[in-house]
Amino acid sequence: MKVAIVGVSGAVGQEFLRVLDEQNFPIDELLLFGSERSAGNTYEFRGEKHTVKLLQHNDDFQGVDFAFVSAGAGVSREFAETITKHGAIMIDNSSAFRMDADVPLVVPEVNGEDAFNTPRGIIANPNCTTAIMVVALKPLNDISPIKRVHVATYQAASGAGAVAMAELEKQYAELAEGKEPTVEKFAYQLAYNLIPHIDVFLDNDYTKEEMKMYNETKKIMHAPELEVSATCIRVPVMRAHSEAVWVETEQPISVEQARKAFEQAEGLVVIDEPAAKKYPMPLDAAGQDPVYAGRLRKDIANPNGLTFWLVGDQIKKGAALNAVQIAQYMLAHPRG
Ligand code: 11C
Repeated sequence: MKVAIVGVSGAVGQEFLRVLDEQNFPIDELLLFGSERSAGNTYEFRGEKHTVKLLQHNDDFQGVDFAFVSAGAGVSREFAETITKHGAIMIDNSSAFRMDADVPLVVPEVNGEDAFNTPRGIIANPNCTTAIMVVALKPLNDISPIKRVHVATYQAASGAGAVAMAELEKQYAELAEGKEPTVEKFAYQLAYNLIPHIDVFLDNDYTKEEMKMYNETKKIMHAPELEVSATCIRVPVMRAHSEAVWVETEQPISVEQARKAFEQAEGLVVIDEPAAKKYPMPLDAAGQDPVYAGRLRKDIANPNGLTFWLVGDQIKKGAALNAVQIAQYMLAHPRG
């Protein structure tokens, strides 16, 4: 198995190295690619040093089986043809192709089979908040179709990349020393603050991040009528995203039914003992694989409603882990 990582020096790229190793992913040859800034860097994988090659339009991807790509939408668009032309499956972490009809958008616990319908050799990995949420929506939707979802997200600095994580850490250090905090990557000081603005504002006054949740959820769940209204907030947390979710189903689902479905769902771990102060929190979920669910209860404002709280590591299930799980799903369900 020949595997390539494109954008290996970024937060998600580095996580690909860890996840491939943790998951014991079969690799005979590993190729690392990056921009001019990171070409020449070396990273260790399973005891061997690998040097980052400059990503170029050439035949470097010949013989590659899976290319995990996380270098931004512009790079994905520019290099998709170069990466896939010799038959590599490109698992793309960017938003470049997610809504293209001929590119599947996959969360294996929900729609793993879609990964095989890939005429362009490209499979898209969803936006992190969507990936985390659909793991919990799927088992409820299997009981009774979900009509509507309202969600408020609490998104960690990691969603904005490694530089943003460093900026948050620096802001706390600077404030502790009585200095003005550095504000470069975020629109405002994030330390001791919340910023109700992720990505750009669109004509309907939602942000692009919020509309990703709207559009991507429909595509992954194969549910064009499932409506999602999101408010996405950046919070001063390092790397796990949290989400408060309200769902309305066609038929009412009891808390007991929902809890059982959550407990049996793949990729989901229930932590829900409020009396013992046990519920998911981003500090505990950081670096972990599952999506955690808690605070499950009937929505008192809607007879067909349930409400709950989700937490998932943004760089893992929200990015690198989901991408690797797509490849694992394809290897475990071989075709032809
Ligand atoms: C954030 N969700 O937390 C974003 C990062 O479409 O893959 C991921 C953006 C994307 O800022």
